[in-house]
Amino acid sequence: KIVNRKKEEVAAAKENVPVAELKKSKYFNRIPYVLKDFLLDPARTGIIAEFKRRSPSKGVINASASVKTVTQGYAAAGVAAISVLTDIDFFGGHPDDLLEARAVNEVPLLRKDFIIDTYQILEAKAWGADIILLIAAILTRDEIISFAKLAKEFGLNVLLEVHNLEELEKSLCPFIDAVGVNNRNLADFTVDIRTSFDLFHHIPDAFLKISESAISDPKTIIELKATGFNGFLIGENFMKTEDPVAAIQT
Ligand code: IGP
Repeated sequence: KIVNRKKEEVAAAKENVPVAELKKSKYFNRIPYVLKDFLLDPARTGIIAEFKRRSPSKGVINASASVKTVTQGYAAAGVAAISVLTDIDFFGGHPDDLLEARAVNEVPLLRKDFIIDTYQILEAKAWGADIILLIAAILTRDEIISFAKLAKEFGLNVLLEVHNLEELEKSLCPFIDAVGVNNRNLADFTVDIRTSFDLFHHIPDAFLKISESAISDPKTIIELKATGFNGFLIGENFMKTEDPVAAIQT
């Protein structure tokens, strides 16, 4: 469903904004931050905080938060990176959110979206992103390799998202920087933090390791850290509060 909708969206975007236009963006030739430097910086928390207004599983999470205020608050709290939803239909995000976040922050930014076409990688570059997400559940091995390779050619960091061993084994290639284990099953929206602990030992040492979704308490982060995870992608736990900046500080 999401993928079909995305195909239409990408086709329309290509018509409206040809690649030559994307390349004129002031951010297009900017050199992205290196995610590893931020994730392994002992002065930072390892948290990748997400700006997310709504989701298919939870409905509206936060309808009023300002992307500028929240992302600046996240950055001030010492996050390793910030994830910004650019999907409009399913997550209430927008490309402008990423552009606004880029204008006021000096930390790595993840373009959080369903990438199914190389054009979206050029968009990510034009909108000031440092990291793209490749979701194994919706891509073939050949797509993952070609998208990741292109992203690396543009200096972007590649975060591969997997939910099980099959997806992990299908997807690993040298153009990936970080493997994110999604604790949420995208097919039925069930969440289980054990997904991260179970898959950890199958991820080769060369990759940064991130646990994604359904993280809501500091104890879980401590356990994930002790297991060896470098990063923790957290959205709802902050965004569901009236003041996501206050939430990340506690
Ligand atoms: C954040 P949570 O449960 O903390 O809000 O999860 C993030 O992991 C989640 O938004 C996410 C996501 C995705 C969103 C993980 N993978 C792919 C959209 C697309």
